[in-house]
Amino acid sequence: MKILVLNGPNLNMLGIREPDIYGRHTFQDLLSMLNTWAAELNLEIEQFQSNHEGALVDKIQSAYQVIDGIVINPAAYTHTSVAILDALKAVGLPAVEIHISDVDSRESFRQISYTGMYCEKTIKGQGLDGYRQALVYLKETYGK
Ligand code: CA2
Repeated sequence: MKILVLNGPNLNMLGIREPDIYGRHTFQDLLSMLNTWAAELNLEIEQFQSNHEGALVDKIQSAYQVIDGIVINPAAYTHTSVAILDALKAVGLPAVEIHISDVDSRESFRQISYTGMYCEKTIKGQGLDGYRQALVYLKETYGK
C-alpha cells in the first residue's frame, strides 16, 4: 500500500520556533519518524513538503491512480485553499487531514477547514503522533 504524506507551508520550520504549540521535534525528526512508522506498518510512503499552494496541488494530482491514500497537513492552506480541496476531490483517494496542534482551541480562523471538507477523518492536537495515527487508520481501513 502506497501513501503520500504531504506537509504544507512553514512546517519545515518545526522545532525552530513556537515549541509550546508545535513541540521541539524538527521537521527532519518528523520525516525520520514517518519512515520508521511506515516500515513498522509495512507501508510504502512518499513524503513531500512545500510552501507553495500550486506545488501541493501538482503533487496531489500526481497521486492519481498511483497512490492508495493521502495523509495531509495543509498547514495554513487548510483554512484558505479551495484549490487543494478541489485537487483532493479530483484524485478521489482516501485522505486523512492532520494538525499537530489542537486547532479547535486556537484562533477562530483555524476552526474553518476547506481541505477537511473532503478528508474522511481529521486528527488534531495529538502532536506528531497524529501522523502515525493517520497511517494506521489508512492501513486498517484500506490496507491490502
Ligand atoms: O497544527 C497544525 O499542524 C497546523 O496545520 C500548523 C499550521 C497552522 O497554520 C494550522 O492552523 C495548524 C502552521 C505550521 C507552521 O509551523 C510552524 C513551525 C514552527 C514555527 C512556526 C510555525
